[in-house]
Amino acid sequence: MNPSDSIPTLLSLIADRDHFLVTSHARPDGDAIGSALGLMHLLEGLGKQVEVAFADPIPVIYLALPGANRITHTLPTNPPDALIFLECDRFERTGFPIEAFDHLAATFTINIDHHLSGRRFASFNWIDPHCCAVGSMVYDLAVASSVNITPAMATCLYTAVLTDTGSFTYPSTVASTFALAEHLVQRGADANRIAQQVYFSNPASKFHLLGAALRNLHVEAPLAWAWITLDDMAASNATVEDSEGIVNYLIGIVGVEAAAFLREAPGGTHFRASLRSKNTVDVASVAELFNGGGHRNASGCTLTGPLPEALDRILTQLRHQTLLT
Ligand SMILES: [Mn+2]
Repeated sequence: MNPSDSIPTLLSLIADRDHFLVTSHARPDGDAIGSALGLMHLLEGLGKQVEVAFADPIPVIYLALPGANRITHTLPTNPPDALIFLECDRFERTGFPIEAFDHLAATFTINIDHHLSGRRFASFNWIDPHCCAVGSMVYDLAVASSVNITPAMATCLYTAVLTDTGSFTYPSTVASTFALAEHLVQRGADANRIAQQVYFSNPASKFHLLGAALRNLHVEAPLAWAWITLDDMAASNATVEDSEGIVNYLIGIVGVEAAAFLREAPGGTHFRASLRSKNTVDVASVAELFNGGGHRNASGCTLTGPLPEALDRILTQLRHQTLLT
Protein backbone atom coordinates (compact mmCIF):
# COMPACT_ATOMS: atom_id res chain seq x y z
CA MET A 1 0.00 0.00 0.00
CA ASN A 2 1.23 3.48 -0.84
CA PRO A 3 1.99 5.21 2.50
CA SER A 4 -0.16 8.18 1.45
CA ASP A 5 -3.16 5.81 1.27
CA SER A 6 -2.77 4.76 4.90
CA ILE A 7 -4.71 7.63 6.45
CA PRO A 8 -7.87 7.40 4.28
CA THR A 9 -7.83 3.59 4.61
CA LEU A 10 -7.48 3.83 8.38
CA LEU A 11 -10.27 6.41 8.61
CA SER A 12 -12.63 4.11 6.70
CA LEU A 13 -11.65 1.16 8.93
CA ILE A 14 -12.49 3.36 11.94
CA ALA A 15 -15.75 4.57 10.40
CA ASP A 16 -16.92 0.94 10.01
CA ARG A 17 -16.38 0.16 13.70
CA ASP A 18 -17.78 1.42 17.02
CA HIS A 19 -15.78 0.05 19.92
CA PHE A 20 -11.99 0.39 20.19
CA LEU A 21 -9.27 -0.69 22.57
CA VAL A 22 -6.08 1.38 22.38
CA THR A 23 -2.84 0.10 23.87
CA SER A 24 0.89 0.72 23.62
CA HIS A 25 4.18 -0.68 24.84
CA ALA A 26 5.42 -1.80 28.26
CA ARG A 27 7.18 0.80 30.46
CA PRO A 28 5.20 3.50 28.62
CA ASP A 29 6.89 6.81 27.75
CA GLY A 30 5.47 10.21 26.81
CA ASP A 31 4.75 9.18 23.23
CA ALA A 32 3.08 5.90 24.18
CA ILE A 33 0.79 7.62 26.69
CA GLY A 34 0.31 10.95 24.89
CA SER A 35 -0.49 9.33 21.55
CA ALA A 36 -2.83 6.74 23.12
CA LEU A 37 -4.79 9.43 24.98
CA GLY A 38 -4.70 11.73 21.93
CA LEU A 39 -6.15 8.90 19.84
CA MET A 40 -8.78 8.24 22.52
CA HIS A 41 -9.90 11.89 22.29
CA LEU A 42 -9.89 11.67 18.48
CA LEU A 43 -12.00 8.50 18.40
CA GLU A 44 -14.44 9.90 20.96
CA GLY A 45 -14.68 13.04 18.81
CA LEU A 46 -15.85 10.69 16.05
CA GLY A 47 -18.52 9.29 18.39
CA LYS A 48 -16.73 6.01 19.11
CA GLN A 49 -16.49 4.01 22.34
CA VAL A 50 -12.87 3.80 23.49
CA GLU A 51 -10.94 2.01 26.20
CA VAL A 52 -7.21 2.59 26.82
CA ALA A 53 -5.19 -0.16 28.51
CA PHE A 54 -1.51 -0.30 29.50
CA ALA A 55 0.11 -3.32 31.13
CA ASP A 56 2.49 -1.18 33.18
CA PRO A 57 1.88 1.77 35.53
CA ILE A 58 1.72 5.30 34.12
CA PRO A 59 4.74 7.37 35.27
CA VAL A 60 3.64 10.05 37.73
CA ILE A 61 4.73 12.91 35.41
CA TYR A 62 2.06 11.81 32.88
CA LEU A 63 -0.82 11.30 35.30
CA ALA A 64 -2.04 14.87 34.77
CA LEU A 65 -2.62 14.33 31.04
CA PRO A 66 -6.28 14.80 30.09
CA GLY A 67 -7.93 11.37 30.19
CA ALA A 68 -5.10 9.61 32.08
CA ASN A 69 -7.63 8.70 34.79
CA ARG A 70 -9.42 6.58 32.17
CA ILE A 71 -6.44 4.26 31.62
CA THR A 72 -6.99 0.68 32.77
CA HIS A 73 -4.43 -2.08 33.21
CA THR A 74 -6.38 -5.06 31.93
CA LEU A 75 -7.61 -5.99 28.47
CA PRO A 76 -11.41 -5.96 28.03
CA THR A 77 -13.30 -9.21 28.58
CA ASN A 78 -15.63 -8.52 25.66
CA PRO A 79 -13.78 -8.19 22.35
CA PRO A 80 -13.93 -4.63 20.91
CA ASP A 81 -14.40 -4.09 17.15
CA ALA A 82 -10.70 -3.29 16.81
CA LEU A 83 -7.53 -3.39 18.87
CA ILE A 84 -5.19 -0.47 18.13
CA PHE A 85 -1.50 -0.95 18.94
CA LEU A 86 0.70 2.15 19.09
CA GLU A 87 4.45 1.71 18.60
CA CYS A 88 4.44 -2.04 19.23
CA ASP A 89 6.08 -4.58 16.92
CA ARG A 90 4.17 -7.55 18.31
CA PHE A 91 1.40 -8.32 20.82
CA GLU A 92 3.84 -9.05 23.65
CA ARG A 93 5.51 -5.61 23.30
CA THR A 94 2.48 -4.28 25.21
CA GLY A 95 3.73 -6.06 28.32
CA PHE A 96 0.51 -8.10 28.46
CA PRO A 97 1.30 -11.83 28.22
CA ILE A 98 0.38 -13.35 24.85
CA GLU A 99 -2.32 -15.48 26.57
CA ALA A 100 -4.10 -12.28 27.56
CA PHE A 101 -4.96 -11.86 23.86
CA ASP A 102 -6.34 -15.42 23.43
CA HIS A 103 -10.00 -14.35 23.62
CA LEU A 104 -9.23 -11.49 21.18
CA ALA A 105 -7.67 -13.72 18.51
CA ALA A 106 -10.45 -12.98 16.01
CA THR A 107 -10.45 -9.22 16.65
CA PHE A 108 -9.35 -6.82 13.89
CA THR A 109 -5.95 -5.31 14.76
CA ILE A 110 -4.44 -1.96 13.77
CA ASN A 111 -0.73 -1.18 14.19
CA ILE A 112 0.51 2.44 14.12
CA ASP A 113 4.27 2.83 14.56
CA HIS A 114 7.18 5.11 13.72
CA HIS A 115 10.02 2.75 14.65
CA LEU A 116 12.61 1.57 12.14
CA SER A 117 12.19 -1.85 13.76
CA GLY A 118 8.39 -1.75 13.22
CA ARG A 119 6.78 -4.98 12.02
CA ARG A 120 3.59 -5.56 10.03
CA PHE A 121 2.06 -7.93 12.59
CA ALA A 122 -1.51 -6.57 12.55
CA SER A 123 -4.51 -6.79 10.19
CA PHE A 124 -3.75 -3.19 9.15
CA ASN A 125 -0.33 -1.59 9.52
CA TRP A 126 0.70 2.06 9.24
CA ILE A 127 4.44 2.36 9.88
CA ASP A 128 6.24 5.59 9.06
CA PRO A 129 9.82 5.83 10.44
CA HIS A 130 10.05 9.43 9.16
CA CYS A 131 7.59 10.61 11.82
CA CYS A 132 9.13 12.11 14.97
CA ALA A 133 6.48 10.51 17.22
CA VAL A 134 3.34 8.40 16.94
CA GLY A 135 1.70 11.53 18.36
CA SER A 136 2.48 13.26 15.06
CA MET A 137 0.79 10.41 13.12
CA VAL A 138 -2.30 10.70 15.36
CA TYR A 139 -2.31 14.45 14.67
CA ASP A 140 -2.26 13.83 10.88
CA LEU A 141 -5.12 11.36 11.35
CA ALA A 142 -7.08 13.96 13.35
CA VAL A 143 -6.58 16.64 10.69
CA ALA A 144 -7.68 14.25 7.93
CA SER A 145 -10.71 13.15 9.94
CA SER A 146 -11.82 16.80 10.34
CA VAL A 147 -12.62 16.07 14.00
CA ASN A 148 -12.36 19.08 16.33
CA ILE A 149 -8.83 19.14 17.79
CA THR A 150 -9.57 20.02 21.42
CA PRO A 151 -7.11 21.45 23.98
CA ALA A 152 -7.19 18.01 25.68
CA MET A 153 -6.14 16.23 22.47
CA ALA A 154 -3.54 18.93 21.68
CA THR A 155 -2.06 18.62 25.20
CA CYS A 156 -1.65 14.84 24.86
CA LEU A 157 -0.14 15.03 21.38
CA TYR A 158 2.21 17.92 22.27
CA THR A 159 3.49 15.87 25.24
CA ALA A 160 4.12 12.94 22.86
CA VAL A 161 6.08 15.11 20.42
CA LEU A 162 7.99 17.03 23.11
CA THR A 163 9.23 13.88 24.84
CA ASP A 164 9.86 11.71 21.76
CA THR A 165 12.05 14.38 20.11
CA GLY A 166 14.11 14.78 23.30
CA SER A 167 12.67 18.29 23.70
CA PHE A 168 13.17 18.99 19.98
CA THR A 169 16.81 17.85 19.87
CA TYR A 170 16.85 14.45 18.11
CA PRO A 171 17.63 14.06 14.38
CA SER A 172 13.89 13.50 13.78
CA THR A 173 13.39 17.18 14.66
CA VAL A 174 12.90 19.03 11.36
CA ALA A 175 11.05 22.17 10.26
CA SER A 176 7.71 20.34 10.16
CA THR A 177 8.20 19.27 13.82
CA PHE A 178 8.10 22.92 14.86
CA ALA A 179 5.11 23.53 12.58
CA LEU A 180 3.36 20.63 14.34
CA ALA A 181 4.26 22.09 17.77
CA GLU A 182 2.92 25.47 16.64
CA HIS A 183 -0.38 23.91 15.52
CA LEU A 184 -0.75 22.03 18.81
CA VAL A 185 -0.07 25.17 20.87
CA GLN A 186 -2.60 27.05 18.73
CA ARG A 187 -5.11 24.28 19.52
CA GLY A 188 -4.64 24.78 23.25
CA ALA A 189 -1.52 22.85 24.34
CA ASP A 190 0.16 24.94 27.07
CA ALA A 191 3.88 24.47 26.32
CA ASN A 192 5.09 25.87 29.64
CA ARG A 193 2.61 23.95 31.76
CA ILE A 194 3.43 20.70 29.98
CA ALA A 195 7.19 21.29 30.43
CA GLN A 196 6.65 22.03 34.13
CA GLN A 197 4.74 18.75 34.45
CA VAL A 198 7.15 16.58 32.45
CA TYR A 199 10.57 18.02 33.40
CA PHE A 200 10.16 19.83 36.72
CA SER A 201 7.91 17.50 38.71
CA ASN A 202 10.23 14.56 39.40
CA PRO A 203 10.37 12.77 42.76
CA ALA A 204 13.63 13.26 44.72
CA SER A 205 14.23 9.48 44.54
CA LYS A 206 14.98 9.91 40.83
CA PHE A 207 17.99 12.08 41.65
CA HIS A 208 19.25 9.80 44.42
CA LEU A 209 19.16 6.98 41.86
CA LEU A 210 20.94 9.16 39.30
CA GLY A 211 23.67 9.73 41.88
CA ALA A 212 24.07 5.97 42.34
CA ALA A 213 24.25 5.47 38.56
CA LEU A 214 26.86 8.19 38.11
CA ARG A 215 29.07 6.57 40.74
CA ASN A 216 29.18 3.60 38.31
CA LEU A 217 29.97 5.81 35.32
CA HIS A 218 32.69 4.62 32.97
CA VAL A 219 33.88 6.62 29.98
CA GLU A 220 36.13 5.11 27.33
CA ALA A 221 35.44 7.26 24.32
CA PRO A 222 33.61 6.68 22.08
CA LEU A 223 31.65 4.64 24.66
CA ALA A 224 30.15 5.52 28.04
CA TRP A 225 28.28 3.18 30.34
CA ALA A 226 26.80 2.99 33.82
CA TRP A 227 24.48 0.71 35.75
CA ILE A 228 22.31 0.41 38.81
CA THR A 229 21.65 -2.71 40.84
CA LEU A 230 18.59 -3.74 42.82
CA ASP A 231 20.53 -2.64 45.94
CA ASP A 232 20.97 0.86 44.41
CA MET A 233 17.22 0.93 43.70
CA ALA A 234 16.43 0.00 47.31
CA ALA A 235 18.97 2.42 48.82
CA SER A 236 17.49 5.29 46.73
CA ASN A 237 13.94 4.23 47.57
CA ALA A 238 13.48 4.36 43.79
CA THR A 239 10.90 2.91 41.42
CA VAL A 240 11.65 1.60 37.92
CA GLU A 241 10.38 4.81 36.37
CA ASP A 242 13.02 6.76 38.33
CA SER A 243 15.62 5.12 36.06
CA GLU A 244 14.04 6.55 32.88
CA GLY A 245 16.30 9.08 31.18
CA ILE A 246 19.53 8.35 33.08
CA VAL A 247 21.10 7.17 29.79
CA ASN A 248 20.64 10.67 28.36
CA TYR A 249 23.26 12.01 30.78
CA LEU A 250 25.78 9.47 29.44
CA ILE A 251 25.35 10.43 25.79
CA GLY A 252 25.75 14.08 26.84
CA ILE A 253 29.51 13.58 27.31
CA VAL A 254 31.81 15.09 24.68
CA GLY A 255 33.48 12.47 22.48
CA VAL A 256 30.96 9.78 23.44
CA GLU A 257 29.19 8.38 20.37
CA ALA A 258 27.30 5.49 22.03
CA ALA A 259 26.13 4.97 25.60
CA ALA A 260 24.58 2.11 27.55
CA PHE A 261 22.73 2.23 30.83
CA LEU A 262 21.94 -1.09 32.53
CA ARG A 263 19.34 -1.58 35.23
CA GLU A 264 19.15 -4.84 37.15
CA ALA A 265 15.62 -6.22 36.75
CA PRO A 266 13.60 -7.68 39.66
CA GLY A 267 14.75 -11.24 40.28
CA GLY A 268 18.38 -10.32 39.60
CA THR A 269 18.88 -12.55 36.55
CA HIS A 270 18.43 -9.89 33.83
CA PHE A 271 19.47 -6.35 33.03
CA ARG A 272 17.37 -3.87 31.11
CA ALA A 273 19.65 -1.92 28.76
CA SER A 274 18.90 1.56 27.40
CA LEU A 275 21.10 2.58 24.48
CA ARG A 276 21.73 6.01 22.98
CA SER A 277 23.97 7.24 20.17
CA LYS A 278 24.95 10.36 18.32
CA ASN A 279 25.03 10.95 14.58
CA THR A 280 25.15 7.82 12.40
CA VAL A 281 25.89 5.18 15.08
CA ASP A 282 22.96 2.73 14.87
CA VAL A 283 21.94 1.41 18.30
CA ALA A 284 18.62 0.02 16.98
CA SER A 285 20.55 -2.74 15.18
CA VAL A 286 22.52 -3.45 18.38
CA ALA A 287 19.28 -3.74 20.39
CA GLU A 288 17.83 -6.07 17.75
CA LEU A 289 20.75 -8.49 18.27
CA PHE A 290 19.36 -8.92 21.79
CA ASN A 291 15.71 -9.17 20.72
CA GLY A 292 15.02 -5.49 21.46
CA GLY A 293 14.44 -2.56 19.16
CA GLY A 294 13.94 1.15 18.77
CA HIS A 295 15.36 4.00 16.74
CA ARG A 296 18.83 4.55 15.27
CA ASN A 297 19.80 6.89 18.13
CA ALA A 298 17.65 5.47 20.97
CA SER A 299 16.85 1.83 21.64
CA GLY A 300 16.53 -0.77 24.36
CA CYS A 301 16.88 -4.47 25.02
CA THR A 302 17.14 -7.04 27.81
CA LEU A 303 20.40 -8.82 28.68
CA THR A 304 20.89 -11.89 30.82
CA GLY A 305 23.24 -11.46 33.77
CA PRO A 306 25.44 -11.51 35.67
CA LEU A 307 26.49 -7.89 35.24
CA PRO A 308 30.09 -8.35 33.97
CA GLU A 309 28.92 -10.72 31.20
CA ALA A 310 25.93 -8.52 30.30
CA LEU A 311 28.20 -5.45 30.08
CA ASP A 312 30.77 -7.32 28.04
CA ARG A 313 28.20 -8.51 25.49
CA ILE A 314 26.59 -5.10 24.96
CA LEU A 315 29.87 -3.12 24.97
CA THR A 316 31.42 -5.50 22.41
CA GLN A 317 28.51 -4.86 20.05
CA LEU A 318 28.49 -1.11 20.67
CA ARG A 319 32.25 -0.91 20.06
CA HIS A 320 31.76 -2.84 16.81
CA GLN A 321 28.92 -0.53 15.80
CA THR A 322 30.88 2.69 16.46
CA LEU A 323 33.73 1.33 14.31
CA LEU A 324 31.30 0.81 11.41
CA THR A 325 30.58 4.53 11.11
MN1 LIG B 1 7.59 7.01 19.93
